[in-house]
Parts: sequence; structure tokens; C-alpha cells
Amino acid sequence: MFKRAIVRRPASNFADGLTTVDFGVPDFDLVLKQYDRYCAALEESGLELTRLPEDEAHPDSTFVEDTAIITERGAILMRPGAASREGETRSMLPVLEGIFGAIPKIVAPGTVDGGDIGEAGEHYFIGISHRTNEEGARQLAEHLAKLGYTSSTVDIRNMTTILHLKSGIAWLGGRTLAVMEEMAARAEFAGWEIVVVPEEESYAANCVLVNERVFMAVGYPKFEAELRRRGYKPLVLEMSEFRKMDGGLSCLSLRF
Ligand code: CIR
Repeated sequence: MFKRAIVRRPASNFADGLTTVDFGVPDFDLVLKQYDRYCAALEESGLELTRLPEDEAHPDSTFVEDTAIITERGAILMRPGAASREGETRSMLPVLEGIFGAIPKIVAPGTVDGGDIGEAGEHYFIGISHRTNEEGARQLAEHLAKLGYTSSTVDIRNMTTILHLKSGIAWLGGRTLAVMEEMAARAEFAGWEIVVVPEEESYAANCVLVNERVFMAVGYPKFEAELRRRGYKPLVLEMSEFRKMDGGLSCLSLRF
């Protein structure tokens, strides 16, 4: 069960962040509206929020998930792979140390974006991407092993459809993963129960199990129906403005 989450309000220069997609320029009023609704949904699910102020020096800083991972046994500071995002961890570190005390960190030349780290109970999938390199993955696997977790890597560098591993997979509790169709047959997920996210709905694969609910983006009826059929309770949120900047539901909070 999650009890808390860390979120950071979008900066007014949010639209200056990185993106690989061509869905237009985010409407900032709508960004704030969607962000406020997302925060309210976390609170409705019983989480107490630590709300960080906007960070104008880092337009992508509302995507706090990329700066750290938080496990039940402690937090680990990431080292984001995009130069413009590296500094985001400077303001996150004291927040995390205030909660967890001294925490381990990914160090150069390693890079890891939290969005590449798919938590799945006692196991962590580490995406090797254009943001997360092999050295970062190696360091993270060591830190996770010290905390008693297993991990394995999933190389997504050849994929053009996702930025981070977690754009394509999500843990749905137990041994169940939601996986975008393009990745569903990969050997790395053998032995897991897979809920396939149809290709035309692949953005919906970035969903998040938050206590009783599965947070998912609006507009993906097949995946939503499949979740309901399996007994999950989807909580559907508008994500259009974050999607324009390659962001998804998981990126907007650190949950623990
Ligand atoms: C970036 O390119 O870094 C941001 N515009 C989007 C980050 C999304 N984060 C995530 O999927 N964890």
C-alpha cells in the first residue's frame, strides 16, 4: 500500500522541455488542471502528498519519477541521462534525505532515468535506453541487490515507440504486468502473466497501480475494459498535455 507521494508543480516553461512527439504545444492552463486532478486522485486514493514548488531552471522537472526510485526498503537517487535534466536531482536529494536519511546514488559515468525502472514487487526491470546506460543499470542492480531485490535488464534502445521502459510496461500486482503489444512476447517477461495493451492503445501501458485503483489515461477503451474484466478498478485521468512532452501517469509522482 502506498501512503505518500512526492509531486512537483509544472514550471511555467513546461513547454520548453524535451519531447520526441509531435502532438503540439501544451496548453499551460490545461497542464495545471490535469496536474491538479492527478494530485487529487492520489489524495483520494489515501496518499499524503509532498508538494514541491515549480523549478523554472528545469522545464521537465514535474516528471519527478525520473530523479529517484523509492522502494519499501529505501530510496536511490538516479542520474538522469538527458543533460538538461541532470540538475533536477539537486533539489530532490534533500527532500529524499529528509525522509530516508542518506541514500545511495547513481554516479558518473552511469545514467539512469527512473522512468526506465519497472518495479514489480520483489523484482525490478531495468530498461537500457537512450537515457539509461549499461553502467547505470549495473550500479542500480547492485544497490537493489543490497536491499534484497532481484533485477533484470530490458534493452529498448532499438525501439522508436517509447522513451522509457515504463512507457511500455506496468506492474499490476502479484505476477501480472501490463505490457504494450510490441513488447509482450519478449523473453524478458517469460513467466509473468501479461495483460497485453493493444498496439493502437499503447500509451495506456503507462498505467499505475495505486492501492485499490489502476490509474490510466483516458481514451483507451479496450485496455480499460480488459482491466475491469480482470477485476481491477481503473481511475481514468486526462493526460493529453503531458503526453505532448513524452510524459505519462507514472512520471508525475514518486510513490511510497
Ligand atoms: C523527457 O523527455 O525527459 C520528458 N519530457 C518526459 C519524461 C517522462 N518521464 C517518464 O516517462 N518517466
